[in-house]
Amino acid sequence: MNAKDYIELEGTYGAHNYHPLPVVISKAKGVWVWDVEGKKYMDMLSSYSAINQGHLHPKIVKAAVDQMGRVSLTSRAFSNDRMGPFLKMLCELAGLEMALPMNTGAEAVETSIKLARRWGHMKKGIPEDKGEIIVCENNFHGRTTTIISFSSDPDSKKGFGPFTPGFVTIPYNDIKAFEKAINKETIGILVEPIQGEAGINVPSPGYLKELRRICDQKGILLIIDEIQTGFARTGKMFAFQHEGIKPDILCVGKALGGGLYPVSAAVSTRELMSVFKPGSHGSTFGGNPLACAIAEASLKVLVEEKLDAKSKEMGDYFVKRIEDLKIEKIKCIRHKGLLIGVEFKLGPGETVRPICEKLMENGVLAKDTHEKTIRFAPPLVITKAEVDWAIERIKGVFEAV
Ligand code: IF1
Repeated sequence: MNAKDYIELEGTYGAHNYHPLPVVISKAKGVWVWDVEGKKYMDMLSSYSAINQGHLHPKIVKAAVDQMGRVSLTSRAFSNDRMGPFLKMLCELAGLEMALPMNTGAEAVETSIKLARRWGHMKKGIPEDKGEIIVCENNFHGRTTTIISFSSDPDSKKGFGPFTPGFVTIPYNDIKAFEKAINKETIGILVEPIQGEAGINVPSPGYLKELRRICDQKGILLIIDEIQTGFARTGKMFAFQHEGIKPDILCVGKALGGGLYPVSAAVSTRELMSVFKPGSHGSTFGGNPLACAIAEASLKVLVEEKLDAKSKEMGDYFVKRIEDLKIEKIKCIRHKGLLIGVEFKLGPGETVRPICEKLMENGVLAKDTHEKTIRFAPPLVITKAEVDWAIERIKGVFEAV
């Protein structure tokens, strides 16, 4: 079978809920992937930042293989010897106290919403049918029915109602709107430190700090979704650390599993987590020993290889190289570390999709986000020479736009 055959087969038996670039990947290593014909590409998406440590990092693979020789799944009906050490490391890195392990990012967000709501009800006395969580326009927090209920993207919501109530939407990066939206039924705010799907939307410096100050003043929760920005992607272990604050609840996922396995968690304080009692929440696979072994190894790689510092250094270098190309058609570049959005000046209805297709033909895999912006988010293990390799190919494509 060739690439065309695989694409056809996938299209026949797989739901068409994506519009992938026409490349069929069958092998990967570090920042590189190969298609079924053996052509090599640089992965500049990292599965939406789930592969910060690089494809098949040997230490993470070893941890997985070792654990698969022992025990993979116990369910939470029993304890296992891998969960405690992993959660301890996660909590210490986040500067928080207790975590609840799940699998996908959306489940971490759902867990955080349940945690916040129960806290509002039990500790603040907000009636159960009244609590409000503030969210931001153009948010992306996942695909469950509750989470899409507060999405502002018609593509992800249309036809999926009825929706879950209890959410209030305000503009992103708008402190005044936040203050105005708070009332006696407000539980807290759920926010991304940088909006990924909205086109790498970086808020003004001090935004999170201001949110923290107001949450403290009003006695409400700051819930930060670092599923995409976390684990060194923006140049710090977590993006909230750029502003020297801490959330009350932190949602993590993606790179927590090192690209090998879905691992997510809601991380919080002992006081908040105490609202969960046996039976109030759970998951068959959440906290399984294989997931925990992989996640612990994934965290160790980030720390040992100082991928936070590398992300900052390579991110700044990559952006400088793009700026130096002096491309007429580039409107602006938004970035923090290796989370980079390059926005183009295009006509109405025009998108960057054809540019991404050209990049693909030239061996660089990157994905459009929000029509006019290309996201570059390579694995954080990328070297200077590899950035140069990419720039050489990007240059020709961008100049032809
Ligand atoms: C898709 C986007 C990225 C996330 C944040 C929670 C989740 C995500 C901040 C849910 C997931 C993914 C999912 C993937 C595309 C992708 C994405 F373009 F849609 F917005 F990364 F930028 N919070 N993001 O970014 O995590 O349940 O998927 O594990 O759904 O198509 P999940």
